[in-house]
Amino acid sequence: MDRLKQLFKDKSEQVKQEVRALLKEHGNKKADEVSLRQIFGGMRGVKSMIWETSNLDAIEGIRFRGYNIPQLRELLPAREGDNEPLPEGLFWLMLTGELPTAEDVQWLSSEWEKRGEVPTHTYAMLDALPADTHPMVQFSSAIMSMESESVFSQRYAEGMSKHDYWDATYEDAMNLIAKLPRVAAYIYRKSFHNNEQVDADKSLDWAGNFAHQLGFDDEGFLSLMRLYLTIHADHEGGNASAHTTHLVGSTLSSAYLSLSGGMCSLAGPLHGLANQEVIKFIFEMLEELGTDDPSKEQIADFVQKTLDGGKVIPGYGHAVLRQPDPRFMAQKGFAERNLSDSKIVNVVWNLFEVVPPILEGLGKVKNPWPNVDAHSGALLVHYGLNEYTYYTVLFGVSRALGVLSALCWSRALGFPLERPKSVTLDWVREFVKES
Ligand code: CMX
Repeated sequence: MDRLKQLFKDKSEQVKQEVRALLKEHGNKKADEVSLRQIFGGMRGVKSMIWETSNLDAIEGIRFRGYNIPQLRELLPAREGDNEPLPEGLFWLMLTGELPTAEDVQWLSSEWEKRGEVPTHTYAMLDALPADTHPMVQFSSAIMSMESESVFSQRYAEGMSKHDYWDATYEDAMNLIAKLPRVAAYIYRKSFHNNEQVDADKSLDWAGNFAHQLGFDDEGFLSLMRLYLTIHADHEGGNASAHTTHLVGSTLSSAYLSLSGGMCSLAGPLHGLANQEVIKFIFEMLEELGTDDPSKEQIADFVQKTLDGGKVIPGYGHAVLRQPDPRFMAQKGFAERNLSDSKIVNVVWNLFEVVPPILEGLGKVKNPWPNVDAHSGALLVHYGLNEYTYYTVLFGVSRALGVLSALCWSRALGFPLERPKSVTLDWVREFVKES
C-alpha cells in the first residue's frame, strides 16, 4: 500500500471510531433549525453535511484543514525557484489533515505522472463532438467517458465488501486527478490550436505540466497555474459543484460519474462559469468604450447599464462570503508581485473600487465584494490565454482536488445515500395556518 493511502487509512479508521462513539452519545442533539426563508431560499446556511477538507467563514473566507491561503503559501512545499504552493501539497493536506514534506509532494507528482494516461476512446469521443462544443461540456463528457477505468465500479461489480469502498475510491481519485490535466489540455489544443497537441514533460509537477501541455512555458504562467490550481480546489461542501459531487457520490456512483456531475454544476454562470462571464463583460465594456484604459466614471456607467438591463455583475457577490474573497486577494497579490503594469489587471482593480458601492446602493445585494472569479481571467489574458470559454475547465481541474479528497472521506466514514425532505406548497400553507 502506498504511503499516502496508508496514512489516509490510519487516519480515517480513527475518525470512524470517533464518529461512531460521538453519534451513539449525542446523535439526537439538535444542530440547526430551518426557517421557511431557508427552505425557499436555496438552503442558505442549513447545516446538512460533513465536509472535512475545508471550511468557509463569511468574514475570514476559506480555510483548508484550518489553514488560510496566506498560510498555505508559507507552509506548503513549492518547486525550487518558485514561491507559489504546489497543489499536490494541498491534496495531501486535505486528504490526511497533515502538511506534507517536500519529499511527499515529489512522490505525489511522480505518482500522478505515472497514472496519467487517458483512454483512447475518450480522445475519439472528444474528436466526434462538434468543434464548437463548449469546453465544459467536453470536459464533463470526457470525465464520464473515462468511467471505463473506474476501479470502484469494477470491484463493485465483482462483489466488493463495503469496508473496501474507501480503498477503491482512493484509487479512482488518484487516477482521475492524474488524467485531468492531460484531457483538459487536449480539449484546449483541439478547440483553439488546430488540434496540435503538446507532449507531457515528465520532469514537471502536476500544475506545471498542465501549463506546458496547454502550450505555455513562461515561468510566470507556470507559477500562476500552481497558485490558481491551489486556491480553486475547495470551498467547503455546500457550494454547487462540491455538493453535486457529494450527492452523486452518495448513490455509490464512481468518482468519475460524481465528478462529471459536479462539473455540470460548475458550468453554470452563477458558479464557475462566472470566470468566463467576467472577462467577457470586461471585453464588451472595453469594446463599447473604445479604450483599454477606461476611467472609473466610464466603468461606473457601464456597470449601471448592465444592472439596468436586468443582469448581474459577474464576479461580484457570494452566497456565504461577506468580505472580499481571499482567493481574489491572493490573485491580486500575485498580480502586484508579477504584473502590476498590466492594463487588463488595472481594469479589474478599478472595478474593485467602483462596483461594491454601486451594488451596496441597490439595497438587496448581501455581499457587494468580488469573489474568486473577478480576478482570474485578467491574469490569464495577461499571459496570452485569451479563449475565455475555456476558463471554467481550469477551475474544474482544481476543484477535483477538493471534491475527490472529500469523496474519499465520505466512503471511509460510510456516509449514506443523501436524501433530504422536500415539502409541497400545500404543506407550507397548512404550516403557516397552524403556527
Ligand atoms: N450583481 C447584481 N445583482 C446581484 C449580484 C451581482 N453580482 N449579486 C447578488 N445580486 C442580487 C441577486 O440577484 C438577488 O436579486 P433578486 O432579489 O432580485 O433576485 C439579490 O442581489 C440578493 O442576492 P444575494 O442573497 O446577495 O446573493 P445569492 O446568495 O442569492 O447569490 C450569487 C449569490 C453568487 C449567485 C450572486 O451574488 C451572483 O449572481 N453573482 C454574480 C455571479 C458570480 O459571480 N458567481 C460566482 C460565485 C463564485 C463561484 O461560485 O465561482
